[in-house]
Amino acid sequence: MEVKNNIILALDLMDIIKSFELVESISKYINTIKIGYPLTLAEGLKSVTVFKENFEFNTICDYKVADIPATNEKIADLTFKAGADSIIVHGFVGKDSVAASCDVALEYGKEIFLLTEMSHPGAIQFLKGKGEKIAEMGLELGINNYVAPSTHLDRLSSIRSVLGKDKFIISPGVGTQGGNPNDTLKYADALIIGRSIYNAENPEIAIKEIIKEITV
Ligand code: NUP
Repeated sequence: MEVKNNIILALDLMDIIKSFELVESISKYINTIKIGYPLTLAEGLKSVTVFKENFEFNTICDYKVADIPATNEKIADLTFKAGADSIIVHGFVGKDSVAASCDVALEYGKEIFLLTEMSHPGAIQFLKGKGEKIAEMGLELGINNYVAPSTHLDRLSSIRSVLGKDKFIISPGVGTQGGNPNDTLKYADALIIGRSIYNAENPEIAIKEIIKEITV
């Protein structure tokens, strides 16, 4: 996957018109967007379709799929049907549940991103230390794409060591959550950034500044 300027926009606004305007204003700097629950629950799956139809973007749906296999299958099916190129799936639920999402992705010729560990402070409570095992499971399942946190660089780097250099890691937490773009890009292939861009007074200036800051 080629991510322009190494930045994936986390489109967590809850209004489709505002989201559309935001994306239009910075569309020349990005080619990948991530749509999650805030926008999808506010506006429905058309939020995925609208961007697919109007922009040449890669669309990642961040639905953190974490259910039994039969339910994961349904979620993945609806997501790909709406036009998503990939879907983020939680690893902690285990191999059968993750495999169910992988099978649906395969049917559509699409991909999954396996979420290993998370970026928020509470991630240390139950998830911390599980990322390597989840990454190993991902390798067994033949998964190429992963999510790992920019806010816990030791965890990110350890997960990278397990995955090796050829797997693709995207990393949330840069900016508002405290992660640094250059430190993160030592281990990750692309940054997921939301609030530092969409909450900025001028999102175009904000994204240009982040791009300027990236030296790796
Ligand atoms: O561990 C994770 N942390 C995280 O922030 C996994 C995620 N998918 N995210 C998502 O990344 C989060 O839901 C949000 O959409 C984005 C980060 O946004 P921001 O903190 O840059 O606003």
